[in-house]
Amino acid sequence: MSVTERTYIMIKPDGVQRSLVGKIIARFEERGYKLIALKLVQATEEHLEKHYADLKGKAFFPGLIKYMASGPVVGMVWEGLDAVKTGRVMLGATNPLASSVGSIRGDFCLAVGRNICHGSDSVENAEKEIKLWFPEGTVQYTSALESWVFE
Ligand code: RTP
Repeated sequence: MSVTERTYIMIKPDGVQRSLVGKIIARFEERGYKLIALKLVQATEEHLEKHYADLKGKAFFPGLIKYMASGPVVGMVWEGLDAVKTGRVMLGATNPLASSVGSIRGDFCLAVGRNICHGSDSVENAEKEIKLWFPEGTVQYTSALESWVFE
């Protein structure tokens, strides 16, 4: 069975600075998701404003853009069963204080404005975010996951 749902997961500057990149990648690998794309990038404010266009007008928007541009981020595309919804569950609630222990935010952070990771909130937004962060496209390959993780 081939499962092609994809999500865009991003490790924010605090996650990179706190050396949590390997731990966050490991969670997606261990769960059985397939890595489709990965890059470390210093995003411009202009690019981040496109990514967070839906939030323009919110009081926290300027601070969010400044935080997101304060250092490099790791952008990733993960593919697999229910990747968008389950990816968000794996990240935990937006406010880490409301995140379940066992989720990434629930285990590694405390403040909503320093919540270390981002995950697409719908399949439609995942497609848009993947195009925005990976305009060059993604690599095609077959992995053992296809026969060992899915029925
Ligand atoms: P993300 O897009 O980063 O995955 O977060 P999300 O969908 O869970 O939450 P969203 O409402 O889209 O907010 C985007 C990011 O803005 C910051 N935020 N700060 N100070 C505040 O009240 C506040 N609220 C949101 C967080 O970094 C949140 O992840």
